[in-house]
Amino acid sequence: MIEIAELSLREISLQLREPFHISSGSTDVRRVVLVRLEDRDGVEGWGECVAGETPHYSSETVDTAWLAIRDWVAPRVVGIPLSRPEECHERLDAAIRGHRMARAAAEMAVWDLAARRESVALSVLLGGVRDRVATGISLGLQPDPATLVRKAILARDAGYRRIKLKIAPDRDISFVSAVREALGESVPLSVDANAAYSLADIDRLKALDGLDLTMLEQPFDGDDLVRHAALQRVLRTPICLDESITSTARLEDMVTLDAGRIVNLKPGRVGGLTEARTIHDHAGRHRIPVWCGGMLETGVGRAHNVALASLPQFELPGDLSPSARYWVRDIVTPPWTMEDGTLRVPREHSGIGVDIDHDYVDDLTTRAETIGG
Ligand code: OSB
Ligand code: MG
Repeated sequence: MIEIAELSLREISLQLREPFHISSGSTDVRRVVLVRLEDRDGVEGWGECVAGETPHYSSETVDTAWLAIRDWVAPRVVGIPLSRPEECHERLDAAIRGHRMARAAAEMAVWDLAARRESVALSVLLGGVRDRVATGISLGLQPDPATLVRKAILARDAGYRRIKLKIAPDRDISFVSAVREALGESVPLSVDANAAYSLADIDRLKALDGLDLTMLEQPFDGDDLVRHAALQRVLRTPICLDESITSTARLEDMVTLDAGRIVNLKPGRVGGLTEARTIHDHAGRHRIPVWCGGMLETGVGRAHNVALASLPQFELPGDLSPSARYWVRDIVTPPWTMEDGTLRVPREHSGIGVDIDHDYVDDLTTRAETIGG
């Protein structure tokens, strides 16, 4: 039995090593909401909210998540016994429409706490099987093809197993073909449009089809499953859905419509690890490859992603770059490091498997609030 005594919210502010540009917006200083839970026995659990500062990737933001966690999530987590971590998801899903990133932050903290209570690794508790997870890199939009080529070569030389290029209608074919030319045929390349296109751009998208891409991620709006299906009918390249897949039902819709053939799975986007694991299981049944996406997380969110990516169906490299790609100093110890294009899954430690650098988190904190206690 799990009984949460208090939920603490913190917002920290952490400077990215370099600004990250995608078609829908940019991030330079990352404002991150962290959730810390403590149970009646003093066991803690940590979660991270992936919402950004502005609603450019999804409608949620740092500020809407703070409100949702404080006013709607916390009262359903604190002081009400849970017999297993999955129950937290069921309870939040029944009571709160949307706000999946807010719900996920608390739900994932419950999973960490449950694992620590049992002294097992989060990966083990979730049913993970891998000791190492393969790592890709997501390169943001660049001012010109030459700059993008330089970064792609550095990424290949660093050992990343797949290189993803952000694209937009004014930065696509010439940029992607320059990278393909520089790297040759053997490097797995994919592109991510973050919903910047419409069916009117079909000729541009068909031109990308000839560049031997592993996938074309989220060309259209998240709601546009039918239009994605129309596009998939005329492309050889598999469409990968990210923003569109907010639940198991959306995955089922994708399969039914053939709106996409690969899924970028982010626990933060779907309400947490319980729903992410269900999507993983369904995808496996439909033989849809899944990979773990990223949202410029600190070491806390990355730990949850790594644990999820250790599940059997994650056969493609994830957006799981090491800490040093994002931060001068991460908020966890040890930081996440890459070896031979992989991150190690900390399966011998209990919970998320990394320690929080409490003093550093205190230094970075811009607001804090505790519910319960
Ligand atoms: O679409 O996958 C995305 C970052 C912020 C918002 C959306 C996305 C991304 C990334 C970064 O691609 C992946 C990473 O964390 O390295
Ligand atoms: Mg994406």
